[in-house]
Amino acid sequence: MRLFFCIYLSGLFALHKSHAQPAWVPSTDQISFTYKGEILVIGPDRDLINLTNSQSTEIHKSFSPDGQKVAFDSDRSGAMEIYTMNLDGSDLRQLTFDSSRNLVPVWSKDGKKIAFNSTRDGNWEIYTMDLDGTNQVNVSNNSASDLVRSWSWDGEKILFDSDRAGSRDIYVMDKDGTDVKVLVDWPSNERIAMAAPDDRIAFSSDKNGNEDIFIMDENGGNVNVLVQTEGNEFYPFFSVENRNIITLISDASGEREVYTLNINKGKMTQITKRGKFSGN
Ligand SMILES: [Ca+2]
Ligand SMILES: [Ca+2]
Ligand SMILES: [Ca+2]
Repeated sequence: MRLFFCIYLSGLFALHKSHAQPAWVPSTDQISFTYKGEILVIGPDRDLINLTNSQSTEIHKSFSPDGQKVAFDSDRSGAMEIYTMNLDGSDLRQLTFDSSRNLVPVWSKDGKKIAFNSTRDGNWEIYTMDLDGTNQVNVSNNSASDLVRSWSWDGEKILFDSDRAGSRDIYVMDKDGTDVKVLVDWPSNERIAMAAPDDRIAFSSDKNGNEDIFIMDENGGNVNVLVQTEGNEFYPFFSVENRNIITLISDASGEREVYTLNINKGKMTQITKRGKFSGN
């Protein structure tokens, strides 16, 4: 478990060398992802739009629900901090100011809060803050490694993974940090819980020897396989507009690439190929 933990945390930083964190851009049919420290969007003509174009490293991003702004982490100040900006790069605002690691901003479904992960209190904790960076609150407050990737679809709860019971497991808590419940407590490692529009929750698990994506009811019941290949699949992202097509990462081709999956047809389509549109 300890070895996995070290690999996992170093993985948070190694990820920026390959495709990571695919997501639909709200109110569009465009797909965003990060690659080699930049935030990229595959535009309407399958061209790549670079939202950051920076010397610094950006690894994770989250769009406001109206699609007008993007929150992201960046080391441009010398430490990993959370920022927001308009999609054209204007109105850049730095929201966190400490020398620890602040990673993975996740915009709330009502647009009013940003959750993120930070080591400022000595271990990975989940924080929420207002859009101007005020009211930063540690809502996980547990000596284990607690990591957020998604709010619940109704925006009232925070989904997260934690190793507080040994292996990594999937948890949910109210957005103020109360009423913590474990949803998946398998002996394997479960992580990256993501909300679906029908209130179900997808997550990845290595229970079958490599990472696959599972989906379950919001109370943790009725678990089913959503994506399973010989490679590693993770980071399922659902959107309002593209209800039945999720974006995800798989390394089934040998490289971590962005795919879409039509969850009704079970059909996966490769979207990226080494930093470019794959041409499919
Ligand atoms: Ca913690
Ligand atoms: Ca587990
Ligand atoms: Ca797999």
